[in-house]
Amino acid sequence: MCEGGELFERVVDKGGMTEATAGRVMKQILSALAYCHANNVVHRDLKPENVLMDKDEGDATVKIIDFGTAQIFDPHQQMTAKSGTPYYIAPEVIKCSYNSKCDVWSAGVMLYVLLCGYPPFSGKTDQEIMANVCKGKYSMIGDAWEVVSKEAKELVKKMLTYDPAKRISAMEALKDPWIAKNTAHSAGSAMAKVMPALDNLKKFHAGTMLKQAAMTYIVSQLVDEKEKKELQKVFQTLDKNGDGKLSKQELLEGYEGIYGGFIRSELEKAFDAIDIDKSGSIDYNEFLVATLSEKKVLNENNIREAFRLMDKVAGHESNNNRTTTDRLPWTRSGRCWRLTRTSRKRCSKGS
Ligand SMILES: [Ca+2]
Ligand SMILES: [Ca+2]
Repeated sequence: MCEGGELFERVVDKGGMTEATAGRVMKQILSALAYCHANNVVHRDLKPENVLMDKDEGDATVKIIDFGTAQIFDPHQQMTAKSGTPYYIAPEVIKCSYNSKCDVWSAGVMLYVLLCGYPPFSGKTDQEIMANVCKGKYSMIGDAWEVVSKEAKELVKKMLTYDPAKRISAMEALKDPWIAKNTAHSAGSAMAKVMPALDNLKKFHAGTMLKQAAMTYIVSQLVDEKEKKELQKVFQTLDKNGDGKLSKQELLEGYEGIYGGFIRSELEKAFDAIDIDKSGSIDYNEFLVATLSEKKVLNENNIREAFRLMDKVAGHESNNNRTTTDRLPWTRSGRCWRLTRTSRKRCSKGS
């Protein structure tokens, strides 16, 4: 499924990445974060080991895994539970008062590592590393940084801004000029593949609720990753602001880009059919349901397997209490830091 391996291994093997590759990787990470944060989910243990790449090429698709420490948050309240990994943890998480911007910090540390091959805050022990994180001082001087562009350094600075209130959000980071510069080419080449998908979208009729439910389930659980791959690129191309959802406007622009114009009423109709949960936007699964041809999704094998799995979920077989992460062989929750009350140390900038 992800034969390219961990992002971390890639960096270690190759000693950093080109800016173009780092830009494409970072855009996908930020896009996933923007989607999570908009849905009030914070990851809290973002690091290269939790980012998988599906193949060893420049246009790899990136997946964030291990949501074991993720939490649904109240946007009006600060979170207090300390959770993370020393190199990547945000200073405000060590101080036990934070919000979703802590993920942006961790992504900023990753961007730093991707660009130069070593972390911005280090030390001989976990305590020492976290003391340096708390100080928040890092440098972008040295051989590795000499070849890094000014724009890339600017984005690192915005993501590693000490005060979370002044730190850029995932959504804002997606609009950063450095991200735009390094992802423009891939968007262009994917546009050619948009047309068949848009044709399917136009023809899509949701059908009965049972059919919708079955298709949604089969698409998310059973359809081969390879089949989804191209469509994922199309989705990313249409998703101009990178928030992981297609708005009516983005879909309209997609059609206009291909057909040079589109009847608004027709688009409204298509949009309503595709937006199965009536959330006002098209998420990735809804897009897949609408663009994968029905023949591919609703074949006998898939229907039988879906029935078997749903039956299992309903409790007709035991073993239904395992979580998705339990089944992921690459999860290494042991590496994550969950600090106990006694090891908490207050620290502040400059201390
Ligand atoms: Ca969007
Ligand atoms: Ca929707």
